[in-house]
Amino acid sequence: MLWSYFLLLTTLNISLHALLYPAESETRQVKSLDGLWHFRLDEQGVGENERWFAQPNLPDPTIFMPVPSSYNDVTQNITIHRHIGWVWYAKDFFLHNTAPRWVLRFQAAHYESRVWVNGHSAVNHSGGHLPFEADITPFISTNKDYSKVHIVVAINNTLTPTTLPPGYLQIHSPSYRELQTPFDFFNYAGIDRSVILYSTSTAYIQDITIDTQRIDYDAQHIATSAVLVYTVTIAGVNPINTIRVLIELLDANGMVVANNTDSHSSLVVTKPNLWEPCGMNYTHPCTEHSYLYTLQVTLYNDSPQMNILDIYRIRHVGIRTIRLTDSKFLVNERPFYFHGANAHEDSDIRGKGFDHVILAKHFNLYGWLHGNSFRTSHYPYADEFYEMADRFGIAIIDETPAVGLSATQFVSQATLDHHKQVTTEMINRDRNHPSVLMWSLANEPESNVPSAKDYFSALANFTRPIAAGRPITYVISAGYNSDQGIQFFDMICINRYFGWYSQSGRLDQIPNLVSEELTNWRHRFPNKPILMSEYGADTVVGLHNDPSFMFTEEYQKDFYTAYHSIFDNFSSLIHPDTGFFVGELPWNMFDFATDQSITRVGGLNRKGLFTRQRQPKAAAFVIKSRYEHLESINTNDLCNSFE
Ligand code: GCB
Repeated sequence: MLWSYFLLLTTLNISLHALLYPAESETRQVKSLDGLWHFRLDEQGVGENERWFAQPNLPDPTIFMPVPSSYNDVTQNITIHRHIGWVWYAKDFFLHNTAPRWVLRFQAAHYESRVWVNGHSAVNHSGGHLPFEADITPFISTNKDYSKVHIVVAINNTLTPTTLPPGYLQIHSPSYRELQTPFDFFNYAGIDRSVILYSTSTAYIQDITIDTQRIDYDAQHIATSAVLVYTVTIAGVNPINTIRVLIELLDANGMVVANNTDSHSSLVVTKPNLWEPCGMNYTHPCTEHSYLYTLQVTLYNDSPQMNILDIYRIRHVGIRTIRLTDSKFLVNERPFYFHGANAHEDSDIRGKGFDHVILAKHFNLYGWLHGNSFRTSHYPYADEFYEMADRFGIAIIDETPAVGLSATQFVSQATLDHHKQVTTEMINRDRNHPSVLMWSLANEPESNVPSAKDYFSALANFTRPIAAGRPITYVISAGYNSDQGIQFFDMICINRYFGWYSQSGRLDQIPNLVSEELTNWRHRFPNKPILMSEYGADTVVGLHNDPSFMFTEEYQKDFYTAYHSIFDNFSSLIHPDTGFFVGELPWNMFDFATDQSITRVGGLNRKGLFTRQRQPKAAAFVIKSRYEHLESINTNDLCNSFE
């Protein structure tokens, strides 16, 4: 009987961030607070002084606002669309006092959030794309069977030079305020991801980490065994030796394949089924599932009855390794080639608001396209994207919201500190997802200025020890001879727009320029694989011209084709001995909203392979047939030979 093998827990790591996704179990209840909330603007910024959080209702005028959604596009009101400053949300609900501890969790709210529960300040959070939560038990009545709960949230979307992303408020006149954003997407705001209430026991599982440490293979490259290392963090208990823990790994049929009773140890799995990214010759198609295990952690009290205190399950554990060589990105010791498309969290009416329909369509379209990867440009996405990516075997390059950094930020300790903070929060949240193959710490910083060197050196040194086995990178627009920071990172990811922003209209110039570019980067960094992390052309759906002109569907098709033959010349798949090019990610999967400007017709960046309504442009079929072809390249003979 397992109980007899139990060891008393010896270690307790209290982490600052409890970031486990709120999941139901035998010991945990989850209640969604999504729906219509009361909402109003606070154009004068007086709400906090007037103590709106302490009143039974927000002062009129209020409207109903769906949560989750960005508030900007839900009404016909341009003032709400372009509002800069505070907005307020409120909601009432009943809570039945059936658990000792209740936690209120915001999956994300953009940007600066203050939360009050029954008039008490519960939590403040800075940053738009990561969860935050508060234990609200002290603010609800525990002497009755139920509590009436009044939540008030104030949110400010004003970006500053030290927020991530940064922004610059220009006050031209009292009636003409403008938030300048050094990035190319609309600064959607509000409670744009779900709000969840969940319960735990008094002693509870606060955090779990799990990583594949190694996989052994036989001569046919069939996995014979794997070692997973894990850490379980417990909170709410004193002294710790009154608690025991059981860690079990369940296969897809629910059978226990490994277990342990230490809070920080390893699990050995014989004949493991590996998690594999989809759409490579030796793996599964992108429409089929990848193999996932479930990690089940059970907390008991150390009494003869062994009462269960808490149970938490991670249902997306994948066994896989990542390793970079000088020229290849290896997953499970086989060369992986990224062929997908970047995206934004963006859709009609919802803005950046999370929506299950958009989520499902997103992954259906990656399957249709045979796309095996995307970068979460330019911020961490909602948790649900990572869970779906785990399931379908879509690789994710997980990006922080550090887009638009310039020399101003590189000399700011406040920015560096916040950058470290969001990097930590992102890694803590996402590290258990097998789909996350790499961390991107920034998009297109002004990395050619001298101060970028110290900034990125410090950031890389900070991140490497917490990177959970993933390579680190940032995405570069600077030139191969001027970038100061990528020397401290593992991969070269470049965004290039030959034939669009430069050599506009000259598709004929693209092949030579791409070839020169890749050769020059390789020359400077012979030990780092290279990925084209963006390339694309704005395309107005339905606009045609022969010969192909900019903005037409023909141009977008020809644009992509012009890059592809050069990619193949350097491909690590096609040229296993000499190739160093490990992937291509068009910009963008979908048309997406931007600020209004003279370069963005209708306030949209139209570089999507699909429209904002998720319908294909002609280039989508070009990419689909290319990706089908890439899948057929046989890499079976290439295993185990990469040093
Ligand atoms: C880029 C940026 C991306 C823009 C894109 C464009 O290099 O990384 O955020 O949307 O160019 O279309 O201009």
